[in-house]
Amino acid sequence: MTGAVLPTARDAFRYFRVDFFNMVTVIPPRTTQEYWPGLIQHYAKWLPVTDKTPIVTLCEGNTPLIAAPAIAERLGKPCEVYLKFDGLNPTGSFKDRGMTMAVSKAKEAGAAAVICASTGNTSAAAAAYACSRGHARLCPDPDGYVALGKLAQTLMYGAEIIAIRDNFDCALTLVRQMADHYPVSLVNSVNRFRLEGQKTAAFEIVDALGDAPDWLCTPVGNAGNITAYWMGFCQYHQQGKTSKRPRLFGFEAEGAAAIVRDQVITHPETIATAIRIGNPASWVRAKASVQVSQGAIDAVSDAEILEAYRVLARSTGIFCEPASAASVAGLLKYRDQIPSHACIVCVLTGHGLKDPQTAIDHCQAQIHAGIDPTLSAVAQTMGF
Ligand code: AN7
Repeated sequence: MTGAVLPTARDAFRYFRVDFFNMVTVIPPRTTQEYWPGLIQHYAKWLPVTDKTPIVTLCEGNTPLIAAPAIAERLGKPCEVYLKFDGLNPTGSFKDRGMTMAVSKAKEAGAAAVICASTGNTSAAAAAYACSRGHARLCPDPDGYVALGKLAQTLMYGAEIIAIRDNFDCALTLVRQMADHYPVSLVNSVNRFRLEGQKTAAFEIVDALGDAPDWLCTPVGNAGNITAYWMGFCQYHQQGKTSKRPRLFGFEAEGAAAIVRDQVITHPETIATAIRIGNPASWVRAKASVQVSQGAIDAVSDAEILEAYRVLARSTGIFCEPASAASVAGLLKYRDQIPSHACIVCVLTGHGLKDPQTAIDHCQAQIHAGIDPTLSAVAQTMGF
């Protein structure tokens, strides 16, 4: 007798319904509900933890893999596109995956404080995981470029923020020195436990699809996450959990495209402040991973990022932050190179509410302001 076959995310592609306003509704197949204990407990045997590791978790991970036929349609050929919406993690970004590991291991090692440099999401995650457990903490942030939501979170969780008068790359150099000279644990992705946690996103994609996708597209900033995905896919592949490994496509912002240009960018600039990084820490490993996967690292312009950002919100209902939209901007840019019937996953690394100002500035939508509070005025405004 065989057991019940659990549905995979792929089955969702068979359950579309086009509703009014041309919105596509995905009716998910029925599935069993199990309690999700957080990614460390769920993937413990794949991670460097033991029974003695105190697990610091906010039940991160297990984020949805959302079928996006509206994006597939834009590619102009038959293929499947899924969005791994990691903005639905507890602090609103994929950083929670790495931070549950890094903070758990820091606690295991008896660290008194954690420190990180950040364009905003790492510090929000570090603050959430470290502060609420009574660890001291310190998060230098590049001066003036951290999106409002990220700043609000980090302050709210109770972290000390030190805004330095320079960019991320300089902040990272400083916190590395701090960790060398003082009893603080560095939780940037140069901390190897960060990538261990982040690789679980690859596991989740395989667990949802039943195999690895053909392509994986992701934004690239400090280049840790793309490296972590490759670790995850390789590990699952080695253990026979997948028939193949995906081709990795990473996208930097044009004004911060150090890997693409093969040179450090001293003054990186982009609207996607999360990836405003000119000297990525995992540069070499990311480049090697992408090469072995037969993929590429390329750049997308701010205009392409903003276009994908709007397209995502309007055609799929998913509001991600600008940096995250780089993965879809890159996919659209590569549309001619996509093989027919490819299965593609784009990673959406952070939630749109992280950066409300950029949304308001670039939504190209209109508010009808100052309307009289009368039925006739409202009806007239609506064109009736
Ligand atoms: C939404 O928070 O580097 O290539 O300090 O916040 O692994 O660096 C953020 C990076 C993509 C790039 N998308 O990932 C930080 C930080 C979002 C991000 C990236 C970041 P990596």
